[in-house]
Amino acid sequence: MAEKKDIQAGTPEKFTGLKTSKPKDVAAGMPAVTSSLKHIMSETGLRKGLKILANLNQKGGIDCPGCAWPDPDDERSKIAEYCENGVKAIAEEATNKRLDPEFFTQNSVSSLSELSDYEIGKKGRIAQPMYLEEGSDFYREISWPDAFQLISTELNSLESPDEAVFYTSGRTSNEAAFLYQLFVREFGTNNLPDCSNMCHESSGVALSETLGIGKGSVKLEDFYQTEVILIMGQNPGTNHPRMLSALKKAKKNGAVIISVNPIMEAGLLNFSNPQEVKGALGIKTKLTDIYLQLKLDGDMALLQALVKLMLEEEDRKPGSVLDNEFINEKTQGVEDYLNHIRKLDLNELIDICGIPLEQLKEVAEILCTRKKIIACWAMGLTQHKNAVNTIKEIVNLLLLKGSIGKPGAGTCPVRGHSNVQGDRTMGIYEKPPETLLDALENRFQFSPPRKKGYNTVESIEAMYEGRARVFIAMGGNFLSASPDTYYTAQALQNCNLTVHVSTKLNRSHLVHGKQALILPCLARTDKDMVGEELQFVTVENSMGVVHQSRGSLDPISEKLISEPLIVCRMAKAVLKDTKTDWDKYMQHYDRIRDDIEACIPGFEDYNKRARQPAGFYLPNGARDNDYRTASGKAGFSVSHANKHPLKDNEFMMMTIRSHDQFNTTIYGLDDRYRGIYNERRVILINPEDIRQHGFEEGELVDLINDFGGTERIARKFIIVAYNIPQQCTATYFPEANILVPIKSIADKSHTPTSKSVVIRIKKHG
Ligand SMILES: Nc1nc2c(c(=O)[nH]1)N[C@H]1C(S)=C(S)[C@@H](COP(=O)(O)OP(=O)(O)OC[C@H]3O[C@@H](n4cnc5c(=O)[nH]c(N)nc54)[C@H](O)[C@@H]3O)O[C@H]1N2
Ligand SMILES: Nc1nc2c(c(=O)[nH]1)N[C@H]1C(S)=C(S)[C@@H](COP(=O)(O)OP(=O)(O)OC[C@H]3O[C@@H](n4cnc5c(=O)[nH]c(N)nc54)[C@H](O)[C@@H]3O)O[C@H]1N2
Ligand code: SF4
Ligand SMILES: [Mo]
Repeated sequence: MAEKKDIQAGTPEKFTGLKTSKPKDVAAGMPAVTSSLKHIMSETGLRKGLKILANLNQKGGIDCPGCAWPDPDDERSKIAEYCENGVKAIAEEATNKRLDPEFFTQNSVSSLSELSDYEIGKKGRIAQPMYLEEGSDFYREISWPDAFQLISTELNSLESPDEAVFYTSGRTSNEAAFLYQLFVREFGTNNLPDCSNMCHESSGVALSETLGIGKGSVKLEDFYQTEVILIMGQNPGTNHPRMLSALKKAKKNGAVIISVNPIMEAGLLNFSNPQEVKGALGIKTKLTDIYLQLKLDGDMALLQALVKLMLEEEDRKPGSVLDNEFINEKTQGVEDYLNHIRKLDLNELIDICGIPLEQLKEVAEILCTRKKIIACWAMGLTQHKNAVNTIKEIVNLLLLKGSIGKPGAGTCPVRGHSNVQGDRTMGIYEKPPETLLDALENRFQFSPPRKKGYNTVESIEAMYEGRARVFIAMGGNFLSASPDTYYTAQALQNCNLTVHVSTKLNRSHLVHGKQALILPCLARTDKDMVGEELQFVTVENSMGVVHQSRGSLDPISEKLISEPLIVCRMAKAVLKDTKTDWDKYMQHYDRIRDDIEACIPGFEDYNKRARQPAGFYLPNGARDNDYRTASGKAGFSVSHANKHPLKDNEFMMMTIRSHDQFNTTIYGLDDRYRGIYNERRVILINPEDIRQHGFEEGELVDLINDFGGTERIARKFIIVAYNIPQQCTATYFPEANILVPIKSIADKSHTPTSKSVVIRIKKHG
């Protein structure tokens, strides 16, 4: 385990003054409008703020840099096609504050690291490239050519291209992502980890194995035609707020909503849409019909218990529950699966998930009688050891009901970052398909590396062990987003050079390699002029729609460069013998799209279709009932539910997002829906657990994880009594990432198990 250095790698152990109230039972309404206005006013002022908001998510306007929830294909609301958290995302990036060279002269790296993430993020946009020399505590300005020269020197002095790691965060556009992977593969490695490795990787693996495509199958319209929506391990009220409008419409059309979550999230309970008169008046729509408040990681057991009950009904009335025609024609492996389920012990499954039989029966009855089901899920499912198999269990349930490949039914992994799905489509992947490599080889005159690269966790281990020495990040905040903060810090500090292409300052700039560079780029909201012409970029949302995004603000500094241009200039400096025409990409982004079209299926007529107002859908086999698996059929699979034998003094901890953050960017200190204000160093515990273990509400505790014989301690967290199953707890990410063990990863997807961290809790001091 790495020693803590003078640089503060974890979040500082400082308090901001906790206030609590009763958790809310409704999301949005007027408080959401007030909160949006507060954020936009303080960062951009009203005029600039209103200008951006008028364009946000409109056809031909700016794609919201928040989450990946899709925009409606048809008419968009002229008033506001966005949510409170979309406004916060915009306020954060379009801020008037900028960090000039003087800021970095006045503030040392070590002093900045003493600030909280909230304070660091509020400093402003980085206005020029910055360089940190070996041994120095102060960044100083560097010219762009010198920065690219430095990168070239370091990359070209490595013994092998595999000693470099190229990370991507999911805000990067298709155009930048395509060029970046091309550059990295020409350089000679597949070390292209991305935030997806920590996010929906488990979904990608599970869906590819069973349905032949690693993406969800539903469209937004399917929500309006469905009969049942299952929402598992997701908090849309905070993380995908406009999903609530879709849920509301689904409800109006008769859908039943079943939510599965260890805590009662306000956004799943009720919604009042501030864009409608009723909502503004505080009149709420009930969303969830049945709320299953299960134990952490109880989802597979829950799904298996439901299927077991459904089978009993099918046995009573054969043909009434299962879609046998679909099963026979389109799937394989059903017998093994059903035999397996029949053998499971219902009481044991109930014990694991913690849901009473009566409630299970109620849900099973709904599933028995309905034919069109959509299953949605997010991080509550993907960040567990058994995540891939749990998601495959969702697929099993949908297949039994023939609930894939038809309107109103299917899979809906709700993506996080606004273009995380597009980046993967563009080839940001450490395990690229051979077809992509062949296409690159054909189109460009080089032989792409065929060896698999490092994913996020493997990259950290490689840097820690000295097998990788240069780290380059296209966006993101690698240090704070990654598990095992002190281990990851040491990994980055071991590097010869760390480079971040960024908009805002974050902790990854402060916990650096021997030398470090910050390369400031244009953000989504910024005008991207190439010569005389305003360029647009394209992104792919959670439902596979590719569409354009065009900024409209004057950049805060003339020294900012767009991400595609940064990649081109870096490639030209680094790749001595490149035959790729990087200059043409720098003249017009249509030229990038020409080459994407030539290499990646589904992008025919890209430049034309990208200009269609609502963009275009990518092909999706599962949506069309065409399964591109080895057998050509959708596959059932057999899995076993995890039991988590906790000792009496142990708790299971999930690390979640508050309402006032976007991943490691902290917009504010409140978690309004959960009734937690002005403080993030809290741990939510069941009141009975507090009593049994002799703690008190408001008491200070230390949290300890011992995975793999290493003691990890997160100090000074405040106990908050909360409605959560016993022995389950919750803390915020990234404060608690210190406790997420680097080697505790999901099977097959290698995603850190950020939602099932085993901890002990001790009184502080
Ligand atoms: N405003 C805002 N929007 C965001 C983000 C943000 O930080 N802020 N982040 C973006 C990104 S990158 C992502 S990936 C998404 C994340 O979106 P979410 O997945 O909604 O984010 P989390 O806060 O991690 O919430 C996980 C939810 O799962 C529940 N949960 C935890 N463990 C379990 C479990 O074992 N079983 C079940 N059934 N439920 C469980 C938690 O109680 C919580 O409600 O949001 C995206 N959108
Ligand atoms: N414990 C725990 N850890 C987690 C999670 C969890 O639930 N629990 N969730 C995981 C998930 S789902 C994800 S997706 C990852 C997120 O991991 P990352 O994507 O690496 O992290 P972010 O916080 O989204 O990155 C924020 C930074 O991106 C930069 N940025 C913002 N906009 C732009 C832009 O337009 N261009 C460029 N170049 N840079 C930009 C800013 O400098 C900002 O500081 O974290 C993961 N880590
Ligand atoms: S739902 Fe997501 S993409 Fe839509 S406005 Fe809100 S944050 Fe932005
Ligand atoms: Mo994510």
